[in-house]
Amino acid sequence: ASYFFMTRGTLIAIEGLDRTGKTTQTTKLINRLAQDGKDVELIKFPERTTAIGKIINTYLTDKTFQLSDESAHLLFSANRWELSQKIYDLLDQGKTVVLDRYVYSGVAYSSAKGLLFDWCYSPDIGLPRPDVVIFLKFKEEENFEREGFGDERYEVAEFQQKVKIQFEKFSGQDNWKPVFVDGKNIEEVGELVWKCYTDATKQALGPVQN
Ligand code: FDM
Repeated sequence: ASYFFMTRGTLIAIEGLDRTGKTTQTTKLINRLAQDGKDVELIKFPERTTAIGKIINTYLTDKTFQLSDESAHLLFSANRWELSQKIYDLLDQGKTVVLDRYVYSGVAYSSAKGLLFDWCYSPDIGLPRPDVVIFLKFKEEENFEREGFGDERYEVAEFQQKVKIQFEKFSGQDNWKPVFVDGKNIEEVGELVWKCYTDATKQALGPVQN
């Protein structure tokens, strides 16, 4: 008899402050995983095409749209729950799943507005836990003063500073891998991101914890 062992895929989350090149690095990582023979799936949060995602999109792009901070927070969390079974299914099929933003953005952005950190975290408890969270960050705070922040609701320098402080509260988690982007080019950051991934997958992966 022959036995076929199928291992589950790896769950990777990419988080980052605005202007750290998160989108560029996500694309790069996905291409490299594909070259490495992985069957890769990208899920971007917020996933703006679902029923809840459409409300979130309106909230983010239309500053006249009224929603309490708590309601907005719960919608972002609900949007992740909409996709949670899909994430488990993809991993079971052996796919490598890359999440562009996840729980950590959810908690960091809402607690930066003044909501309690633990309250923000609660609705996300039980979601699939990433094997590795790659966090793109600046060492230097002056980067927030640079031009180029966009027009969406949260793209304001002082607010970004507050978000950074909240993100840092996750730095004690063993799946948390910071990558400093200051003074590095796209290739150099890409190498560091890849190393985070390879380090995380050196050991056989157990079940996705939640
Ligand atoms: N954002 C994103 C939140 O406030 N909470 C969340 O749970 C998530 C996933 O939405 F400003 C914020 C972060 C960002 C905005 O994200 C849209 P993208 O990556 O720019 O689309």
